[in-house]
Amino acid sequence: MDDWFEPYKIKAVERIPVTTREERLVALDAAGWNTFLLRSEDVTFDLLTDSGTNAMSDRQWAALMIGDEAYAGSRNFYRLEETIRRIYGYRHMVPTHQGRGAEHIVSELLIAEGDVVPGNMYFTTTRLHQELAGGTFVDVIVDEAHDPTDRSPFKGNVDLEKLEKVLATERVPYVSVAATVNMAGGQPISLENLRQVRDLADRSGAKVILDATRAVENAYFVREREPGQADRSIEDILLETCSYSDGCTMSGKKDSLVNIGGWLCLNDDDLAAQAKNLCVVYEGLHTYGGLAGRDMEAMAVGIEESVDLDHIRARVLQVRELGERLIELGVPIVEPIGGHAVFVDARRVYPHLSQDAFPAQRLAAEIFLDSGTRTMERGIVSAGRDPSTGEHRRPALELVRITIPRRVYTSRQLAVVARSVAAVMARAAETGGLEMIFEPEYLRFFQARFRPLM
Ligand code: P70
Repeated sequence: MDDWFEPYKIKAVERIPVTTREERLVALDAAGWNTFLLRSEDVTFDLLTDSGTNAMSDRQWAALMIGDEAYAGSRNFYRLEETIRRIYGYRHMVPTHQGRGAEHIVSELLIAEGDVVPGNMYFTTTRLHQELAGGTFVDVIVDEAHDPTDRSPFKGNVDLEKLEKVLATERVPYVSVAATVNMAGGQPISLENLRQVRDLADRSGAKVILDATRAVENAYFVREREPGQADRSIEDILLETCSYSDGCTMSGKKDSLVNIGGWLCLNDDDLAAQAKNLCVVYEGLHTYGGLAGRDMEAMAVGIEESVDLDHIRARVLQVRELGERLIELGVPIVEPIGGHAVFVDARRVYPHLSQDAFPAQRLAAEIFLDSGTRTMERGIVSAGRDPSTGEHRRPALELVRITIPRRVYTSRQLAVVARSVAAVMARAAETGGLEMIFEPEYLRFFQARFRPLM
């Protein structure tokens, strides 16, 4: 059978709220027009993120019951360690409460004041931890990644010339590579490109640290698009992906199909020992890292389920189906369609709004008003301010991310969402921007508040 379908049946359901436009307006006002500040009980389709919002399988729920809640040496830790070694291929694993816990430890461990960390586009938490450790992030992604209309198959690739230049002129502890690249629209990086990044890093003595948060999705794209990869298993491709790096940070809340958890991997024995030591300071003992034993067990099962081809195919193709529906309805989105989300190009929806009027923030608010669908701004608000000048950073991409949790929503629900976005777009000309009335210091997009200008 060529057609894709969800390789599971549904055993438990959760009622979702159905609201009126008037109720949604009250909720949006109370939330300062920021979808992060909405209460989930006011949200009908929660497409804010695919992070921690996955549906666990019956096997994962069963795994919770065999949690070994020992402070030290929980059996679930050893099971998780064995699973990660086998499926991701690294020598050492340190559990963390989620991805940014791993980013914190690896940044503090490897970055010294004045260092430069090149990477294939920034991610908010990753870059912040690099900066807090004294480093400066430099974007070395290919130019195509900044163009939402460019249809190249691997828009997550590193521009090797840009990387070479940074390596030649700066002190670089490691190259920070993500697979897939979230802020570029969930775009993949090819094995060929990773191999070349590894070569360049080796020549200048820099390490390579992989953000493996959505590396299983990346492996699916490699299998689909990279010459010679179509007959390989996802597991095989994933192992090869990781083999080009010295370690990885991971948010298990995505690929690994759990609601909480993450980890850090390192191949070097000494560095791993130091990372375990920092884990004790910030996360908890190195055999639980801020997680309950049951969380580690559910994550171990989730990792095994995540590399199943039927699962990952249905995951990526459900996202693509939503994207294709939006294209048919004339909504401008980032192409090719990425692995975890469809990104709507707010610049093209609201060509009359300047970036200072926060067009993507407004678009996310309008989509919520129309159908109770919660999405996320990924534009100038997310980019924050330059720490040295204090000015807004102005990203080329001004996007709204419609993110799909794994195994949660049906295609019919997503069809309703697509029609809602099209309805919002039909009213674009009458829609104004927003004014920011409260701005927190760190990761402002989470807590900033706005007022509509029209
Ligand atoms: C999202 C989430 C988390 C994430 C990621 C990549 C490629 C690391 C992390 C951190 C949650 C999020 C985070 C910041 C702003 C908005 C949303 N991404 N690397 O929704 O992992 O959240 O477990 O600490 O995508 O994309 P964690």
